[in-house]
Amino acid sequence: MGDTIFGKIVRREIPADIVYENDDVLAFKDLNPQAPVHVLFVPKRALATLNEATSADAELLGKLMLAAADYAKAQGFDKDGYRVVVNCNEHGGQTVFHLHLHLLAGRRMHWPPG
Ligand code: IU
Repeated sequence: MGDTIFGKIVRREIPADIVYENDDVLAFKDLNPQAPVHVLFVPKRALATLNEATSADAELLGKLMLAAADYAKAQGFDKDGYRVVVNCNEHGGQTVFHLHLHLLAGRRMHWPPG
């Protein structure tokens, strides 16, 4: 599951504010939220970055995105809308090397992003 802080959260070795879970995906509130709603969706089976994903991970990546959409709909974020982000490596702004998807909601997002 990877030796990062997110792996430790998945293994329940350190606490997090978990808001969603299924067999493959865990989601918890970001500690440094960039929007009124900022939730991180992580695959329980870790990949370091999107670069490590292969066709063997296609189902897992789909489940990750669908988990975010399911949660967004269940919380009612679908009407006004929301943003989903995956940062990759240095220029992408990735700081935790366990692939994760950011779900941001609760305000109008800017484009282009910073
Ligand atoms: P990034 O895409 O790798 O930059 O996202 C990492 C996110 O993880 C970032 O938004 C942090 O605020 C967040 N985070 C966290 O919620 N809890 C932690 O213990 C750590 C980072 I380290």
